[in-house]
Amino acid sequence: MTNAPTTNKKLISWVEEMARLCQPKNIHWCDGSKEEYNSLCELMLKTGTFTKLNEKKRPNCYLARSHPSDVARVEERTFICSANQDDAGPNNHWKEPAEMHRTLNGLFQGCMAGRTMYVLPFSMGPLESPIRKIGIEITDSPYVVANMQIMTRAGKAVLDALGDGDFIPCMHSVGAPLRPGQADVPWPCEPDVSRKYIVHFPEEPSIWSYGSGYGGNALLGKKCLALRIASVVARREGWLAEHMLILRLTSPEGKTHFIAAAFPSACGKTNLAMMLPSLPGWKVNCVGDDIAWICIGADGRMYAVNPETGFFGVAPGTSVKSNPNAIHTIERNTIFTNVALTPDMDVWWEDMGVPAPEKAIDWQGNEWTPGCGRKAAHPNARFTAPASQCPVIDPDWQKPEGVPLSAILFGGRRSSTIPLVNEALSWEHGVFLGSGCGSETTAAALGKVGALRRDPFAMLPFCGYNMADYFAYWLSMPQRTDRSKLPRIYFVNWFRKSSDDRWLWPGYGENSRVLKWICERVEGKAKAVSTPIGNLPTPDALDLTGLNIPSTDLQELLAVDIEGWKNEVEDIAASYKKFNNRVPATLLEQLDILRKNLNDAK
Ligand code: SAT
Ligand code: MN
Repeated sequence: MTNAPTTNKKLISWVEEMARLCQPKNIHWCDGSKEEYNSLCELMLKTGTFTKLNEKKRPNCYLARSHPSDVARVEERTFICSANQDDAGPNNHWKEPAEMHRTLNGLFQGCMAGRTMYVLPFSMGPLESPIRKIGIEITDSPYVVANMQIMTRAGKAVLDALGDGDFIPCMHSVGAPLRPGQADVPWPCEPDVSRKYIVHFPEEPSIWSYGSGYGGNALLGKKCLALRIASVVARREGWLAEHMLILRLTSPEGKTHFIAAAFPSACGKTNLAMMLPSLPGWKVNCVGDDIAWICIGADGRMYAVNPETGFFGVAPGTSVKSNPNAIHTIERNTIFTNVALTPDMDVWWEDMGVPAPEKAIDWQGNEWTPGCGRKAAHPNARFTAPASQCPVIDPDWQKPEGVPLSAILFGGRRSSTIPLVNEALSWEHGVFLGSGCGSETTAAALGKVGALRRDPFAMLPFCGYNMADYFAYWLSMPQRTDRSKLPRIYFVNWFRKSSDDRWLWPGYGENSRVLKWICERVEGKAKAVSTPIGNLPTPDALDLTGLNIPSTDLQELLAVDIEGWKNEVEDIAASYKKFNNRVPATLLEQLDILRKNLNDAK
């Protein structure tokens, strides 16, 4: 078995040990080449995992349909196994590490029988970046290898860069061994959710994932390594691993600012990251759409790196209106998962902005017609596409040292209370705003507010340690650099509704108006009014040229709803309670200041 293309002793002996445990039919060391990608696609066409799409309309594109049970991340089966339960915190599921290792060893015993074990070296971050991390994913899924080739820097160059150095072991199996003669299925997985495991050992560090082939559970470089493990490593090494997009905004005069933004899942991160501004002459470039690794540079400013090389975006809702640049990004070399297949072998999904086909094959492989009452695409259907294909990919997107941040945004889907944009008064106030991030599950019934889930920093499912310690770590940044060099912090909300359930703000490209105000604030040029909750734009400070928005709507978007905020404060206070007195005093002080400001307000 050891025709290993490496002399790395730890790597060779780990691969040997895992092969003994999983008993695969054979072992394939991935070189990351085009030829390898093509032959994996050929293989998946044979096994039925992939369907080839229309070569004229979608060159080099494939469709995969998952098992109906394997369509999303499984948070209830995701574990942080630190030695101490308190270090994982109430925000994570925890099991004692030795006990979890015993469970996993049982599950992985013989789990790759009849399958090929792929050994895939990958790097999160450009190979020349000082904070890049090398992982080796062992997997029995060719679908995972193909997706990882798009999402990460993978293959021979990584192995060469690794040399005899250290790496993060990432163990993955779909959990579906084949008996001799047993036929394979298009999407092998462990359908019993209680037997799926997405496990992180932050102190080793290592990752073990069993039973799922879905992106966030199986592409281990992404949420598992680049967020859960990286957040722990980053704290030790003095940087930040965040669930943030990174964009560059350029003014008509050529002035440039980089902005990072954290929104919970399904709040439009990919849309904002590559937005087409409605403001004439303004330009957005995309550096990344999901993850930012941020460190303090030699000049004391914060620099952000996108550790990924692709987009794993939600397809439904992606249209020429919501995200024209994404539509162009996925015209070729893209893997689609759980979208609908049209009769001319193209893809379709709900809110794609084009009429539904007369008939289609839905995401479960069944006949579908527009009136049939079922969705054609799964709501979490995805595309996997190379970032380099984005028409507005930033020229500096692969810079090893990253791009300097002028501002950090937090946000969520909030139909009431939270104004369009709010500027934090200090770093500490900004961290407080980030800790209060939340999003509504669905649009509310008339006049009623949807169910709100608090998702601090949009990191609730991704923070690999106690979230209260994470707050404290964020608060320590002014001790690590000159406070004036830190990015300014803003809270934005594109999702406000009127009392009669209309959107108050048009969103999409019009959000450039808010980004413009933010950049002008950073430059000390734009006007703001001081309020009990922070600095809000004066109505004339927002550039609204060419936008037809009723002035009453604008007033509502930029007003402070004192009663709503009083509820907000108590809801945030209640969310802190989960952390059993571990929440930093600075945040409790911020809470008290806000309470007092609101009580003093008329
Ligand atoms: O499902 S993934 O974790 O891959 C993507 C996301 O939820 O942001
Ligand atoms: Mn995400």
